Amino acid sequence: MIMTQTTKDDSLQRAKDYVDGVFKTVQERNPGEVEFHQATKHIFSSLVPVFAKHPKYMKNGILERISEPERLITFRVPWVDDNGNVQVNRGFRVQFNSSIGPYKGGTRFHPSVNASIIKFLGFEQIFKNALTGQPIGGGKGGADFSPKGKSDNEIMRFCQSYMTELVNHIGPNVDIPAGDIGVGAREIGFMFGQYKRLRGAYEPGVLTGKDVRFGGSLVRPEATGYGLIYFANHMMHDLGLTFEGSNVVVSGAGNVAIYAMEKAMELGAKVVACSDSSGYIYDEQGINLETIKRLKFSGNGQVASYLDEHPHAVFHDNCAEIWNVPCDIALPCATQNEIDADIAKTLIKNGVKVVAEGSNMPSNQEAIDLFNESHILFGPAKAANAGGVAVSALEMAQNSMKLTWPFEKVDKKLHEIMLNIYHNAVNAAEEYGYPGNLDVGANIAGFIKVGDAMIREGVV
Ligand code: NDP
Ligand code: 2IT
Repeated sequence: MIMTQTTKDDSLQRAKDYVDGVFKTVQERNPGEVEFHQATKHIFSSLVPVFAKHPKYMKNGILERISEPERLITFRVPWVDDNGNVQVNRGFRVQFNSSIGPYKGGTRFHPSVNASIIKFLGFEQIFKNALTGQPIGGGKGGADFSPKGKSDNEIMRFCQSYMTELVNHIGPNVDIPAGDIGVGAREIGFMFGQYKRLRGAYEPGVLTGKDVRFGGSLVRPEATGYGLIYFANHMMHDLGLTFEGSNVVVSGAGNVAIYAMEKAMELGAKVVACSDSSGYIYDEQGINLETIKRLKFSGNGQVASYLDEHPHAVFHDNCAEIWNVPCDIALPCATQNEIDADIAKTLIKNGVKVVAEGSNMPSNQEAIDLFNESHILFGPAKAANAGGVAVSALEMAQNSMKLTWPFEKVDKKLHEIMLNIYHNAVNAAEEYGYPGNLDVGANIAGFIKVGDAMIREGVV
């Protein structure tokens, strides 16, 4: 059937009205949850052409259902600090969508954690996980706990208390948490130990990001950062750009940032700046990654201490100003809402050619629009940073088969997954009338996979 222009306009308008109506409900049902509103609005608006072309998603209430978590668990996390004082934090786990697999997603320990942040992360995770091609649904968790300045024993007691409640809600075929901000192999180890004790069973597939000595996968620590660079490399390749000889700025100095810097350097880039919450360092000779690793992997070091070993470098105590440093490639790898319209304008004015997101939702809608208008290559988080959760799924596969794959095998699979995500995003963008827009393409490709599963599984 050939669609006339009028019927096409009518269906677009109907789709737009539908999206606006569901978004209004999301706002009313989740008052004040600004990050969650931001994430839903962003994805919803990408989906208008999908609903215009395939009304079945509207008929089956997919948007209404996908934006309401299957379950949101909040709980008290009491623990005793080293001075014998009782402390109380609030724990969360959102089990957002299980249509294509068990809930899967990270755990964030940071004082800013609240329901809005956990829900925005869990919502994004649904689409990201679908894009990986692995059988994993969307979830996320965390607590408003700050690991900063805590002793190992305090971290252990906190993780044990967090798991004492969470154990009732997770399992290798139910929900599989992993790390995120403030949660790395140390915290996952403490949580796994407590889970094992409470369950009375050895179920390594219940958590990912474990130490390799008890079921962790090789490449999982590197996976998000390496995957980000593999993804950016694919985007750049099509335009004849390379990391070789490029100037790169990376925000953050944590898990994602460090391995993004490592792989970018391996490909011949010069990383001139990185940051943490205390500020940023600029080293015109190129950041020495061994120093950063030493500072960050062994305790609570701050990037300012980099200058002790590299006195020619410069430290600025405002981390947001890192984006004033001119670069060819910008890799936000710290947290959400790092890049607004003003920062985007500065990056563009200074000649940035590529922005690829390692952190979740680092750029707001205005910034993304500016990048698109200026033809900056833009790699959206849910595609570009999906390597971490993709290798988590490979860790689950190894756990269930009770075997360990070599580094090269996992790295090769990570490469293939990132390339597939890139192609799926490119193709979906093309098919729905947004050629070259990987942001819209990634949202659409992820949505269609989950939406089709939800239709076939009935109204649940
Ligand atoms: P880490 O805790 O290892 O590192 C976070 C880094 O970002 C630190 O340098 C931290 O500084 C900085 N940072 C955190 N919050 C803020 C803030 N509010 N303002 C300024 N700086 C901040 O976390 P990850 O590297 O694991 O995570 C970074 C981002 O990547 C997050 O958005 C996360 O959701 C995302 N991500 C993580 C994945 C993973 O596998 N770990 C997978 C996909 C995405 P400081 O040390 O001073 O606190
Ligand atoms: O945001 C993310 O994708 C993660 N924090 C990783 C999740 C996971 O389950 O490995």
